Amino acid sequence: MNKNPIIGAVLVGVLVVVSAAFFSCGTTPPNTPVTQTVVVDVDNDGIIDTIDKCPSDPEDLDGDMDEDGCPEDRKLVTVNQYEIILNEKVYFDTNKTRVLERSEPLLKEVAQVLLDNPSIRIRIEGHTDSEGGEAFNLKLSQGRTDSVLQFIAAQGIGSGRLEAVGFGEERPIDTNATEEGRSRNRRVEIHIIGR
Ligand SMILES: [Ca+2]
Ligand SMILES: [Ca+2]
Ligand SMILES: [Ca+2]
Repeated sequence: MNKNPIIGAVLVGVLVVVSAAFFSCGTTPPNTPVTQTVVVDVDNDGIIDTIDKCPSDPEDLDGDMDEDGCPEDRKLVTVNQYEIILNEKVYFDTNKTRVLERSEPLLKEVAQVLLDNPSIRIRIEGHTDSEGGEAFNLKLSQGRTDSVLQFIAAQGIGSGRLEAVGFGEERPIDTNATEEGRSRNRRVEIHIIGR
């Protein structure tokens, strides 16, 4: 055995290349430098520090921007794979289509999700309760979703990423026999239709 460790390592390397099939390569030659990659993930969120934009804040793995390493601190909306869930109602003028100012922060947060996720496309759905005529409700819900779409587009979102569909009263999620039920039925939903 050659005493010189460098020559020894080279020899072993050559032998491995020349006849790998005949040698057992289970041992590392002594003194061969080993490159060791130390993986550091300080906040233990599975995203290593070198690519973690928030290395000390754990990612909240909820299907919303899970790759950047930062938790998304959204107050007014919750995002999952299928929907941008509105945590409060969108308010409109009674029997009109204009979005009230109090709902602007909510819709701005929806727009922010779209800005943060440039490939997402959404369908804004509008639903009414069963009070009033069916045709009126259909038209009202379409007008309202159009208003929502326009507001979101005005935040800098290309309208090719946005659809608006008014369903009127045809898709209730609760009874129309109580005020509470009707209130739940009057709603805007934002569905993610493409990523
Ligand atoms: Ca991390
Ligand atoms: Ca993190
Ligand atoms: Ca994130």
